[in-house]
Amino acid sequence: MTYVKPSFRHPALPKNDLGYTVDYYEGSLSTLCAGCGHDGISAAIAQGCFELNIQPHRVAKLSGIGCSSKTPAYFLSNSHGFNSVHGRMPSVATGANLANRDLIYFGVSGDGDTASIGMGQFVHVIRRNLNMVYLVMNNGCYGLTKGQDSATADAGSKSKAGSINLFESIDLASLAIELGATFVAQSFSGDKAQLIPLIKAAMSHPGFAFINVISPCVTFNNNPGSTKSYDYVREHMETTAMMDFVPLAREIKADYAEGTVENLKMHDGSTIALRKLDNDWDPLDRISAMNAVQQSRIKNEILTGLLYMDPDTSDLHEMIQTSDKPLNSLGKDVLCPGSDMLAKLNASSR
Ligand SMILES: Cc1ncc(C[n+]2csc(CCOP(=O)(O)OP(=O)(O)O)c2C)c(N)n1
Ligand code: SF4
Repeated sequence: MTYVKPSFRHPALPKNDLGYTVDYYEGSLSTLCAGCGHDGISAAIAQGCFELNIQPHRVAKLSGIGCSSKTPAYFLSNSHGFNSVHGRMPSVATGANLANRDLIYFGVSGDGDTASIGMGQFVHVIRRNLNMVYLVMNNGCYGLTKGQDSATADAGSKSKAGSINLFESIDLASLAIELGATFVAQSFSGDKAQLIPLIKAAMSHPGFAFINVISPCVTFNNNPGSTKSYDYVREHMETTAMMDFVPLAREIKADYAEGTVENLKMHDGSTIALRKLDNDWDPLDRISAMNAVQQSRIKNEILTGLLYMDPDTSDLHEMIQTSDKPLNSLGKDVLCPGSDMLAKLNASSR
């Protein structure tokens, strides 16, 4: 096997508004197992950024540890990146975002990285509404350490070795909605038509955007009886809506019958065009979204699509009223205003 990625591309590959072809948004050759769901997600991230006309140097990719957390090597090779410690990606993202609010922060994690060792970090980054995309590649197991059940493995799911998981699973999407995440979506690595618009919408959301993507581990958790296998997920997916993400100043081209489309305006003027498949669910209503997820769990279905969004959200910078300019662009005089100012500040707290 060779690890050199072929550089040949079809000469007629389409270019985006910046003049780049999609390969400018790709990364190195993946070393994950052939068929791993995570590779499909990396490709969807590259395609989403290509379609959004994002300058790759404006993106910072962050991750923890795991096969999923290796993927930032496989997309956006022209972006910034930081592969942190297991479960600690949110605190690195928080520090980086506070120092430079001008970048787009894209965090990827695994279900082990998020729902066990990183749980404390995950819940607090949601509460703070950090402006970032947080995408979990959820395979229900610890792929990198040879397939042990993770905390998102469903009760009753069968492992490759034949043992049945006894414990209730942690449902990350429900948890995110409960904790006040302002954009929550769920998808499947094998459904690019749904995943790419969700990634684009999440990147345009001005607060914490969470996407839980079921991403089967072909080596350790794709056996009959597993509820995270390709076959099981395909048979149990239930979609909330057909959707398209429409950036500002583009016309809606989605092929939906007139009158069935609901246009959700995003903060930056872009639109999510939704054709709802379930009228009992309202994506702008938190209780309705929580209800829809819980109902689908009772029926052993995996609800996918945009689950909940609050377009009028205030991110961490707005809440704590930081400087409009990124801290890393401020000069010494602004950052250190002198001893008179310090004396005034101290006096104000006496
Ligand atoms: C502090 C620490 N504890 C444990 C490990 C071992 N370890 C590495 S990856 C991993 C779990 C990976 O699972 P997940 O996040 O679900 O990612 P996947 O490999 O399934 O994509 C563990 C327990 C570690 N690297 N560091
Ligand atoms: S072990 Fe599983 S999660 Fe890791 S690369 Fe292989 S298929 Fe993917």
